Amino acid sequence: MIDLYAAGTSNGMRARIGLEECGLAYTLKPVDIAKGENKTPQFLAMNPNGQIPVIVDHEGPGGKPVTISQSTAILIYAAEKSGRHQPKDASKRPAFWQALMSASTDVTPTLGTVFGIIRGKDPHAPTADMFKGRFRNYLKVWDDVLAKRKYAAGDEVSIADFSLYAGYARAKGVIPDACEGFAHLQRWADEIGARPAVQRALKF
Ligand SMILES: N[C@@H](CCC(=O)N[C@@H](CS)C(=O)NCC(=O)O)C(=O)O
Repeated sequence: MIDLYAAGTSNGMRARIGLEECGLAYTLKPVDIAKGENKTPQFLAMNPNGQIPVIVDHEGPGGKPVTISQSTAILIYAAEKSGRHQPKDASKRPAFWQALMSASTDVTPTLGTVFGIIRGKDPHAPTADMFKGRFRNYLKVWDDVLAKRKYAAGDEVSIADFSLYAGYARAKGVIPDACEGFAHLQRWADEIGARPAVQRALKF
């Protein structure tokens, strides 16, 4: 059994979608970031960064417990453990890695930066606009990709889709204006968002 420490943010959703989609049994341990539950000594012992998500798999590799932070590391762990949602064909893996990294290291951190600026006490509009523009540019590139491909990394759904979906869904909820005008991306998001495992994962 896996314990998932998370909240309903893009990073929390990413990890939970991975567990749900990979069919791994887990217990959700909600973490209230506003109350600082991610900064307690117990939490910091799991992730010294004091950030969700974290999983503890009590039956990790070799039957030993393992603790993992970083939402994309959790996605990869879930895919490896279950043997699901990453291409087995070596020729498809470079596009898969690229898609996964774009979703996890371009889209989501830029979104986090936008949130950090607009939620700050004295938001600096030009800086917010700059990062929003960067975010929209990533979405534009994804829109072009999804005009030609069914899924983020090709013709099969993968954890790259789950990573991208977590960021996109969160952006749609908080800064919908930044997500307007991308029909192919929206077609893809409608399909990913309708998956039962994804729907379960979003209910925090
Ligand atoms: N790179 C990390 C980022 C994790 C992260 O930024 N978590 C946020 C919520 S989305 C958090 O816990 N923020 C609270 C804090 O930093 O104090 C990941 O992918 O898991």
